[in-house]
Amino acid sequence: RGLMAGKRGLIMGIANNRSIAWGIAKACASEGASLALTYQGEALKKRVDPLSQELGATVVGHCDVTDEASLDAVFEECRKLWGGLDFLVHAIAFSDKEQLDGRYVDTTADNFNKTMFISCYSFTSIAQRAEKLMGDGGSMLTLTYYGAEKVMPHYNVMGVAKAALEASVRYLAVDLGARNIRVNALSAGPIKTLAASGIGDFRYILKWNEYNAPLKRTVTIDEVGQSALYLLSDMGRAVTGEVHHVDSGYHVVG
Ligand code: 0WD
Repeated sequence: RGLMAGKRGLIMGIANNRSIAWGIAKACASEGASLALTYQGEALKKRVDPLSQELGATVVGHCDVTDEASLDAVFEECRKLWGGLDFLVHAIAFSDKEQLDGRYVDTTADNFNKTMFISCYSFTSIAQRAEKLMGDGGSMLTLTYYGAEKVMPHYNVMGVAKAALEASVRYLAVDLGARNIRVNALSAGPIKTLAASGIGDFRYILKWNEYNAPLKRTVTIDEVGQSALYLLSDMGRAVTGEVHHVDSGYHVVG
């Protein structure tokens, strides 16, 4: 029973219990979804294994999006587990920490390529594989940030990658719409996670949002999870190509 009853979803990007992907996983499980989770590397496996048990989810293996073989293996595991897939959550991003500080203009070619590949292209490469398992339609969701739309201090090359990610959401929505596969993004307000701790002056950004957002507070991973339910479930069945802000309204003033 629940909004997500009977739905099978793959959630990628849980690093620990502060991850946005974990907030989404909890919300989906509480509404009756069956979940498959991945982890990146042995160090994170130790964290993801107990979390998966908490939700009765299946860990379908290590996945580094820069390693195509690991991606193929994860989707093969999902196929063996369920024979199909109803939804997908991509909550993955990476950039060298030194370049999430200082000036965008100093971005190196190497880190530009790496940031774009892991934070933008990986969603497309995952969508290619997920499409094959979504026989009866489905819903794909990625995570983005306001730094794609406006210049945010220190977000730098990640802002450029998120702008490309948001554009890819629109192109994917068109390509996959005919198969009743919806593609959307949540633009979350700042949350203190492992990835966010790499961004210069992050505490200041949190405070700034708290003072200036219409709701006068930041958001939690559970609130992002609740909003994800709308896009992942049939409640959002006419919504695709959308970038939906879950940011206490910051984007209307920022
Ligand atoms: O304020 C924030 N925290 C916001 C985050 C605001 C708005 C959006 N987001 C986005 C992030 O950009 C990201 O796309 O949400 C997504 C999830 O990020 P998160 O929950 O903030 O961060 P975290 O818990 O660290 O999870 C991101 C994970 C990685 O963690 P670390 O910190 O170890 O890099 O992405 C995964 C990894 O588990 N990841 C990868 N997975 C597979 N292959 C790779 C990779 N190459 N690189 C990173």
